[in-house]
Amino acid sequence: MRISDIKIFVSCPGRNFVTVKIETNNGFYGLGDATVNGRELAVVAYLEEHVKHCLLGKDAHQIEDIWQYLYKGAYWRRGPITMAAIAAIDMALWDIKGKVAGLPVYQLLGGKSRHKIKTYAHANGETIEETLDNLGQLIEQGFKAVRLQCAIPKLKSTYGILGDKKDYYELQSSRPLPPEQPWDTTKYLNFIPTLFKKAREQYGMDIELVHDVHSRLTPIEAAKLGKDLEPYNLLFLEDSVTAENQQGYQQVRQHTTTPLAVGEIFNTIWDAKELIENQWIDYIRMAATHGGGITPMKKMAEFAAIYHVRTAPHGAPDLSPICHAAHAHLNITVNNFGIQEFIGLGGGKLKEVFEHPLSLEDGHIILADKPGLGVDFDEEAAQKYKYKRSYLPVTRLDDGTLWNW
Ligand code: KDG
Ligand code: MG
Repeated sequence: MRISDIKIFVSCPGRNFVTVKIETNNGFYGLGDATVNGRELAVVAYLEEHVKHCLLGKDAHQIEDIWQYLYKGAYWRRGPITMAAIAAIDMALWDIKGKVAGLPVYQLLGGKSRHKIKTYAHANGETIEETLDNLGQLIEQGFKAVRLQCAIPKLKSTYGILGDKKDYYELQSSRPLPPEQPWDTTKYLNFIPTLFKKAREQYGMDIELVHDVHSRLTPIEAAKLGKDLEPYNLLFLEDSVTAENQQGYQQVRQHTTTPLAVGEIFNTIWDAKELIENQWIDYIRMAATHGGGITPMKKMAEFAAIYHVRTAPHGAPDLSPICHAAHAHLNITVNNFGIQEFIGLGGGKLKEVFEHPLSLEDGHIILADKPGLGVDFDEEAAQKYKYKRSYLPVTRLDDGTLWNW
């Protein structure tokens, strides 16, 4: 079974997505997600100019060898653009293998370890009251775990809180540049424990709670926040510190029993090696699209299991339904799965372009049994929604200093 064509699509059914379709000479095709939010076209060029031509004619069954060929063979290892390109090829090849076998990908990965996938949803708000109203609604809908993010009082805007701008693209001007957002660590550290105190007062201790710091703190500040949040028993505190220097997490760990999660921008197992083997974290959040695909995600989960670290894959809306499906297949099979971030199943334009095998029941994802990844992609519908240049925001302190994202 030979790779006969590789097509790369960029479309914007609500968000920009880069989709890879591999076709074989015996009539099969597979799909992969190569989306890197804000840098989409760099991955397209990498795939078109440097990957596609190397793979035409290769045996589509040789997933491991093709992965190593693209990773080691390029000489230039790692990095988000390279790894997203490799990821999309890897997902598409697993999709093909499943279709050829007539089996869902999770069966090829070892079969089911569980029959449903626990998720955490997002409750955001401009005020504590609004955030907690949203939390209440999610509890009513059946979610067992929820991430709480709230605008910081006296800061003009807070990342992730869209306010009355409900469309992501409304934040971007007519000549899109990264929107600028303010940051103030003191205001943040003084405020966040109150959010969680009130959440516990209003809803008790049963609901599991998560908070995302978006890497804005230094290790000692993160340690303080972790300690301050201990009475409110978080499931985990996410991205409390940037992780290029993995040792930063050692300091946080030494001071707090609040569980720690990190990894959504990691690209390889090397980004998490010290974090995992030193047991400085509790959850590894790498995404299949940004971490090189299904092949390395399975290896990483097995490595993490040795050190009591569980998986909690990134589930933001800038990952396409192909990546969410890849996560579902991994989540259902790996023994040390922890929880899946969940932002909805997607309707409207997204549904027009992607058909996926996921449904939601009582706060859990249910994965339908379909051969391969179980996702389909409508090329014609995708062409209707043209790519829109857009950027993630940058963060600055009051005096203009550029801050961690
Ligand atoms: O592209 C950036 C988003 O994926 C990120 O802001 C989402 O932090 C995020 C999360 O935890 O989902
Ligand atoms: Mg995050």
